[in-house]
Amino acid sequence: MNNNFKMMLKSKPVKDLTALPALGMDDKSITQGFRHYYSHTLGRDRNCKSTHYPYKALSLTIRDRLMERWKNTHYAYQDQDCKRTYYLSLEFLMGRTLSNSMLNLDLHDTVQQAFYKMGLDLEEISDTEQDAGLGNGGLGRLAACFLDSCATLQLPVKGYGLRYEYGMFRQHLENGFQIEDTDHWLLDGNPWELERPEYTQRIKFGGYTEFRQSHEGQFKVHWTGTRDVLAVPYDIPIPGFQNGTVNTLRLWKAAATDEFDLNEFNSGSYTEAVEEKNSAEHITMVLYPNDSSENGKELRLRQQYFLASASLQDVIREWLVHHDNFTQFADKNCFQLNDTHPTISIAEFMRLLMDEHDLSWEDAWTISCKTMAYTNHTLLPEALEKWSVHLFDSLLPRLLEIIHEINARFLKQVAMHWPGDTERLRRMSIIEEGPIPQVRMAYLAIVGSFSVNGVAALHTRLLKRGLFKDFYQLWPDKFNNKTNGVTPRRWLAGCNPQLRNLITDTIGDKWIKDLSQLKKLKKSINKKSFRNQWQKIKQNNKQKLADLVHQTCNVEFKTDSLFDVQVKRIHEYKRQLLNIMHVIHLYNRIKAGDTKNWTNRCVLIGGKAAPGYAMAKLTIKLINNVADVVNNDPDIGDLLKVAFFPNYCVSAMEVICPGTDLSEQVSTAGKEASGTGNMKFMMNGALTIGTLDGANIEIREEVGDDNFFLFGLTAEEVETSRSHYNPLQLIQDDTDLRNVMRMLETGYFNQFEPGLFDPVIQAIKNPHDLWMTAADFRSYIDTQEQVSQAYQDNKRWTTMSIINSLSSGKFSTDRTMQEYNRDIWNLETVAAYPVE
Ligand code: 26Q
Repeated sequence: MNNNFKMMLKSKPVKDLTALPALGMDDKSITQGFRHYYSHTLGRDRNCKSTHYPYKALSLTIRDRLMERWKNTHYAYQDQDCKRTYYLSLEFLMGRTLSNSMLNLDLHDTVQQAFYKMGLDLEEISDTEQDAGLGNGGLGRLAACFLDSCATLQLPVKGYGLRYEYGMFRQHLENGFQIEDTDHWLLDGNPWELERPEYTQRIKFGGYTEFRQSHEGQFKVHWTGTRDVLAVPYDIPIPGFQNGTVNTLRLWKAAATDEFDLNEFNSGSYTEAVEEKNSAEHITMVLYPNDSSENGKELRLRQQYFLASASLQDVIREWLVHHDNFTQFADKNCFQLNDTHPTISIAEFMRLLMDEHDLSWEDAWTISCKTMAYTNHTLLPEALEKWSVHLFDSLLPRLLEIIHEINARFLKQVAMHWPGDTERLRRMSIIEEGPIPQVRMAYLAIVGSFSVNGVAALHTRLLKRGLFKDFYQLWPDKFNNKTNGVTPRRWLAGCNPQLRNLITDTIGDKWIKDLSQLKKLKKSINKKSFRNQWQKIKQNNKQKLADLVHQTCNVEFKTDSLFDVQVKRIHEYKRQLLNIMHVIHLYNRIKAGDTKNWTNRCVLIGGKAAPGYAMAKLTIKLINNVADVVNNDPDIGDLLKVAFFPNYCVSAMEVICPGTDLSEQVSTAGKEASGTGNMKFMMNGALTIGTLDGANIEIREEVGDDNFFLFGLTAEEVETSRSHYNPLQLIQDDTDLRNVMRMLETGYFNQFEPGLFDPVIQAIKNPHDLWMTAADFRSYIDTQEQVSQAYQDNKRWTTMSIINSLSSGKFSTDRTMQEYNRDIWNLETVAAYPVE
């Protein structure tokens, strides 16, 4: 380049390269954008038949509109120097993005119109989008709903997660067995992500630590001899509901450093170099498909540390752009840990502050404890995360040293509080002693955080009384409850457009941002035309669900039947088994001619089993075998239909929950921390049959006892009856249960697969059955009969349906996020700059 020209460039003030006129939000501008991407960017023409390219062209058109708001939100946060929260999670179960973005930008009708004029089917094109399935179930979907609510409330909250190459496995059935397929969701590209290589971070693994004296004569720990991996960020826009705010979800992808190649190349081992590269990039290859425990896997610990270290370094980097010390850090930043999965952040933050930024232990610990907050999502003791000290030492030696020091100081505090109580010291230690010493991650999380919360009132109470009792005694003020929710944008306005319109026509549209306003529907509850429309809409949604079930399961559901649905991960504690036992009981009744006052039922069960969870997989097979017998028995006809819905996922739920009459929430009391599917069904006017577990209790409080079908033992009763639980006696004394057991034991549903279901039979008959299925059988069956009778009274059912929906205001994540903010984060809301 000419030198003079270079000089000129230097002296010229840099113009804002992003200053552009705002993009049009009218149908002409959308059409123009769409045509531009379709023909100029993607190079398609009139001969292209695939729906993929129109999907992509529309996505890019919508993305442009997000992009300008994204920038303006970012600038507003920067200029205000506001406090921020970072939601650290190994899972974000986002589902589809296109239609949600159109809803939140208020572009849905405009695009529909534009597409109509072009002769394109928007629904068909939206349906080609792959789900972003970067989560197992409840905890991952909760993180996604939280982000939606934070953007809608204009809270400066950023999500940090991993960009898994393979998300949650896809499920299909072969001969009734679950088969797992990989989910290579990025294969056709992802228009919703923006790579930001300029913010790449370096993550250490392995090596050893040593003391070194600095220039000032200070002794410092050096973690060296490490094998480093790069973390490359990919940003995803999170639009608020029609408010100009676009927050960020930042996902990290693992990449090899170039030194790897060079070092190995020079010593002549090309293939080893590539192997190293592979092992680095494996870190973000796949999501672990367990929604409880898969303990001890080294790769999982690598994932956790990779997320923690990359995210913390990223936050510190940004902090140091505008600050030169950490005195204000805790006032301006908060990390919310989604379960113990990212809890290594506590030790990593200490390391970064001390080893990289020269703070003392005391200063670092003070800041760290004021910055970290922990959410627990489980009551199952076996699901509490532990890592062997040995593994920690080999993979993260410096972090183990820090954990030991945290523990030593903590145990001193315990000893002061309870002098001489060595049993308590052993119980509360972050390190579990024994033949294989383990790090207890939940204890590290409690010790290192200023807030610990459960996810429903019962759950939090049980944590205080049980699992974390000792810690609650020491620090009662740390503990608090935050009942879960779901976002009403995706789970009512988005998935149920007809109901959205009816509600908006009745009470205006403010409810979408303030769900408590649904209460206003009470006035219309006896209005004929409102009730008729309500029923009509449920019928339409049932027809859509029936079409999907027909397509995917080849089972015919008729919409005048009761649609009875249980969709969630398959788990013994969730008791899909109890559900299918009820189905067998109904089958027996039909076969025995006991069909007076019969209500036709269509039972739908869906969900994935962890690939290594044999009993869960066998439950799927049992459901399918029962479905086969029932659906093909000419005596049964429309009286009863059963289907297993394969590959249950977010986008499937968007069709399932609007078309459901009865929501099955039948976990053993005291085991389901909250549940969130229960809330989606309720919002869409389904009634619940459920135990007093998790958020069911709060749902029942909101709708009133008359509008909830309650059955089963309470959490207390479950615990007190364990010692004298006698399922054999229960079976002997109950004809219906005996008949169900006889069907199973005689192999009625496995005529050509002898002995297949023996483990299921044994589980029900086992006096140590943790899930006490037989204990709740009678009360479940009786309550199901009440459901059937209630369904026959169409008027009563409609009233209950409306009451369920209008009482669901509490279960918006907007309420949940406001409570997190009030009690834990204390963020100011910040409005984004408007697009010009
Ligand atoms: C642990 C170790 C190794 C690999 C994976 C895991 C792992 C992964 C996911 C452990 C647990 C999970 C997910 C748990 C979960 O989804 N819990 C659910 O959280 C919901 C939101 O709070 C609650 O509503 C549910 O009750 C709870 O079961």
